Amino acid sequence: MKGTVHYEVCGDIALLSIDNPPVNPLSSGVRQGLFDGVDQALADDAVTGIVITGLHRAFIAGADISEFGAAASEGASLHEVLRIMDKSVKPIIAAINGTAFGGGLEVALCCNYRIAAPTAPVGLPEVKLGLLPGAGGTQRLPRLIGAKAAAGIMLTGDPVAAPPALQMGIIDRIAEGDLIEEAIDYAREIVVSANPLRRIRDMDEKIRADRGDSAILAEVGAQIEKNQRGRFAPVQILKCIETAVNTDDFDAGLDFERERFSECLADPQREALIHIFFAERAANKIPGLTKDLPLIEINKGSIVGAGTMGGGIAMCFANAGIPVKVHDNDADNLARGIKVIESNYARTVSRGRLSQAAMDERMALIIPTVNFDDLGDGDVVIEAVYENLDLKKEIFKRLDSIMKPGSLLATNTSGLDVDAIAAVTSRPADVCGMHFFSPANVMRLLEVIKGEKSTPVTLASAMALGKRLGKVSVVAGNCPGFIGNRMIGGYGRQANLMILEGAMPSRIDEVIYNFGLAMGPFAMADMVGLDLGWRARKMVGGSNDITTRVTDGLCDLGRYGQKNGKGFYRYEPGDRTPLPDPEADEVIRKVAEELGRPQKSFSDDEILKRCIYPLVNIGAMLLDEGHALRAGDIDTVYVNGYGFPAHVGGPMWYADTRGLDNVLADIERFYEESGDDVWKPSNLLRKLVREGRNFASLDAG
Ligand code: 3H9
Repeated sequence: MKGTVHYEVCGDIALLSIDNPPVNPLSSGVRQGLFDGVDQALADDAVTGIVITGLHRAFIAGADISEFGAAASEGASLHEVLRIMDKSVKPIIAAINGTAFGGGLEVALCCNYRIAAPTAPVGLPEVKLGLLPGAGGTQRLPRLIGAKAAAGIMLTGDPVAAPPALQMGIIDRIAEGDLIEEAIDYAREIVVSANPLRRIRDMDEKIRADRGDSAILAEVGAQIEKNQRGRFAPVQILKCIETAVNTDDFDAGLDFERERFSECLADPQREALIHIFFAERAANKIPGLTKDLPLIEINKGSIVGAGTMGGGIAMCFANAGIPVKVHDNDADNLARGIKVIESNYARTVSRGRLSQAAMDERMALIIPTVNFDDLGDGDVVIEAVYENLDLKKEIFKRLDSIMKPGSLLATNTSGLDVDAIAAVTSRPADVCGMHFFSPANVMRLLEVIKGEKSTPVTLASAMALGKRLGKVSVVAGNCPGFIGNRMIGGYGRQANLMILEGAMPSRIDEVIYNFGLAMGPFAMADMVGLDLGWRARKMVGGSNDITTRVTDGLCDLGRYGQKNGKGFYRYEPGDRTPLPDPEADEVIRKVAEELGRPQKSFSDDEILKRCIYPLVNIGAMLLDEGHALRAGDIDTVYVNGYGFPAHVGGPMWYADTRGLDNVLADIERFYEESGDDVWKPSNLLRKLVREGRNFASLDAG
């Protein structure tokens, strides 16, 4: 059995210490150990109370996720553990030493009282895995803190730090000194008081207050519709909260919760989301990068460029507490960039998500400079100027001459040749790509690009920096567009071809929106601005690519996108809702006619395949070439950088669920019909189909 629980008696109090490193999930040995420990303590007359705590950095990280979907696990079930705790006549205190998540918080909620270390976060993040708190959490938390607050915690899945958890009443005390000593004293206090033991199952004050208040649950329902569109688990969580609020019978509520939990467990969304959980962690494991590498110690950062990207990256450094210099040649640009950073922070402060003091501290870490040489003492420099290879080469030549020896030299290019940039320096081994996604202070993804000469230390240091900045980092090879942007080209191209073949932008956008992305390719193009590409093409004398013809036609009519209220759609002043516009549709019809493109009707499924399968085919090419290490890495990139719905698991996982043989058959058909290179079936895809395998099998080794 995996994991164990140590049992010791401290005077008259039994101390149960969970030991399942690194984060103490409730694996078989932990569940059995908790059951046996409580049983033993209850049977021992010399024991008057019980304290449960965790060794290592967590209290309990929740159920053991790796057991879901596996064969039935050994040991006591979590429900058996909670039942014996619930029936205890001796007080049980949770001494929450670190993270108490999911089943971990549910164990704590089954204790009579909870004392936490000041730094210990609590939370019910099951929703992020397509699950619901299935060990009483949906029934106990509303009874403890009310339906609305409980819904907030369960539907976002976000952690709550110990101080606000105390304020909300989730925990009863924060330890001021030694947690275990204070927890043992707490248990003794309860014994001495001889008061009846407090059990959340018996509390109904908050529930009674919520009963009949349909507005609370309606508000929760509306939130789900807005933020968790298409997700199964949130709706089940709402049903469980409803039951908690409207049913006196606690055990009936538990039964209801357990049924909904089983439904979530069986749902494909659960499998997809857990795939993403493990894929994000696997992405950190790079062959050849051992834990003992002497990483570059990063205490100071330098950034070239104070535009949107440079500013966002500077915020990432400041948020992580790392001082950072930001350079721009032009003092006005620099001042403008710093102002943008300031107003970004100010917005967060005004929303109550950051204190003014914290904002001031972060702003103080960002040091603007117009003097390039000032950057030289950075342990890392990130170049974040616009996409122009010559300019980037020029900057790296200068960086080579000013950066102190041993600095990490990174370019934030979104697709240019990292080797060409590294080659202008005398130290290409220290150079790699660090591709942040816009807005850099918000988006979780970081692509770390391995140049031909980047050393393991360079790469590992960039990955470690990514982790410190709170990013999900994925290593990509140095090919045009790396992983994400190389793939997205195929998606955009097909969308632009389909409008020439009779599918209107609104139809394509609707299909993509219904699939789960925040917006389709045309609403997105309008948001980014159509004129950027148009101007770039004009500067080089135009383009022969037929997929840009409509965009160019729209721009010729002064339709630049959201910025001037008309692009593929039209927009009412001050409103970002895309509305169909006959003038734009006419441009499409005209271009299609000029090109003589045959018109046809599309099913939603065909539209979806035309958009998503290029991602799959190009993703397979990247794997075949070694530019992506794992299918899971590609999924991680798409979910964290491109808004791909996590509940379908990323493009490669999605292809597996549709059956690679079916996917290949469609890709072959599209290739035959169009001859377009995007559809030339990847060798890897063919091989996998021949061998009856899928992408997941590649990652399994
Ligand atoms: C649940 O509880 C259901 C119940 O309501 C009902 C049951 C009936 N299981 O993230 P890290 C591994 S659902 C198994 O790098 P950090 C992780 O894969 C669960 N393994 O560390 C990694 O392995 P490796 C609800 C787990 O310090 C290693 O631990 N709970 C689990 O950055 C270190 O992880 C959650 O959803 C787990 N539960 O972050 C919590 N958790 O080294 C999920 C972690 O081989 N976990 N591992 O790559 C987390 O959010 C973070 O891992 C945590 C630590 C904050 C705990």
